[in-house]
Amino acid sequence: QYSTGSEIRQKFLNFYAEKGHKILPSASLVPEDPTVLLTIAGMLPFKPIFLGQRQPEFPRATTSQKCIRTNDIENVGRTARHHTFFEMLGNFSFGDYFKQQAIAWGWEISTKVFELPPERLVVSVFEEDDEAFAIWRDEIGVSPQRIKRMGEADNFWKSGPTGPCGPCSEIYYDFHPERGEENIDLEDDTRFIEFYNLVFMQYNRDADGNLTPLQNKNIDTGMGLERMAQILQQVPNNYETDLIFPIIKTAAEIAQIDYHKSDDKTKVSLKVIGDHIRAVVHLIADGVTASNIGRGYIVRRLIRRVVRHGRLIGISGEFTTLVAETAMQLSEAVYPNVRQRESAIKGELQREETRFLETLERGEKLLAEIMEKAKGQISGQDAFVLYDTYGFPLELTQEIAEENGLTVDIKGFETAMEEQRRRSQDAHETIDLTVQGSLDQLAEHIHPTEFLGYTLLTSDAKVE
Ligand code: ALA
Repeated sequence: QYSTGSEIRQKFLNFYAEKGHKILPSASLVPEDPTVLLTIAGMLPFKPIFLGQRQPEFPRATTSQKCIRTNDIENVGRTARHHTFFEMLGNFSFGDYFKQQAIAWGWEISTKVFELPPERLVVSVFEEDDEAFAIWRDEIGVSPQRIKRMGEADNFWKSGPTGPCGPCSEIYYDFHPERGEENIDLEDDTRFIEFYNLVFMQYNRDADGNLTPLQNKNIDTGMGLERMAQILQQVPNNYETDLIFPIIKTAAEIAQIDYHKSDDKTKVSLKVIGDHIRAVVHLIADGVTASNIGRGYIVRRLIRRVVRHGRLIGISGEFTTLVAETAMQLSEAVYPNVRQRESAIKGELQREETRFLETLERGEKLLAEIMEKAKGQISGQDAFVLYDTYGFPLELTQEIAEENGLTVDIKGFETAMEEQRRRSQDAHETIDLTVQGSLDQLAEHIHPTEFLGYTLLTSDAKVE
């Protein structure tokens, strides 16, 4: 049944309020815990409670928590469901109810409140968790073919290398049941979307990797608001839900294009703008300002990506405050601090955008010089310097080169890019809550000179 994003949020909170949960407001994206960079999950504000360091005021709570994750930033706009900013709906038990009740309510809200047909649902459990398997099969009545046992990478949730963790059970929605019960592969994201994660939070992992039982057995869950909206609004991806699409529409109007008639590349750019501007609006609303370190660096990088993707779709002037306005209109009813911080948000955007556009202009000058010397082709190395130092996407260099009767050595560019990639480390599998961990993950995607940036002329150059 069609539901707006706001209705989904409200239905979730109301359901758990009726089951004795206290509705708490979303915490800030900037965690109280100084060792953590950003709020990456609904459980984060409750971490001290899970660890037994703080007494809970209520045994059960429910929230819609704004979150930011930058570990998957490369996938934003390219897959149907990756975001930097998203809202996580959660129900939490602090040593109160546990596995059986969490599963029963998880199923009830999915099938009765959101009215998802049970035959469209598949669940996963941690491979060693026979108890969860039995609850799904015997108490809920899910057929064993639709209960998948998965390993630690998928079904043992942790917020970082250390801290509270536990086995989990996830509920997936099947967009293509006609493909058959025998072919269930939950990794296939053209068919399945995982929308609800139930974590049986019962261990603490120490720095040596040892698991010790927590004082209490707790429940931590996360339902992706944007994902549930995609399912209920029957749109092809999270970006086309009412939570994000109006922002995309604003950007498309400024670029004088039509999203639905655009090619895939243009759609990716519009989605990146839609995603990142939400993140930027909420980060600045929560007090973060652009800089070259820590959270401020994330804001700066997100703004630059918005500007760069704006240029890719043909926007030449300043536009970020206009798309931010739409993002603010979408969220101000639930997050009033967004409007209260309007002048900070718009001022920051304007400053950063102007500076970055200046950098891009310097790049254009350099490109003109390069083109003057080039004999038919711009070298891959030159194209890479433009990309890496001046934030020039390859497409932009190519376009300008073409206008001047030149080509670009794409292979050479890719080699230079590959070399840089090799210099950074292997991708991390897990989300790391620590400040250093988050920065390390971010650093994987950027050139080391970025951090030397502020001592150089090109201080505000480079964007991915
Ligand atoms: N903390 C769990 C998650 O983020 C619910 O998926």
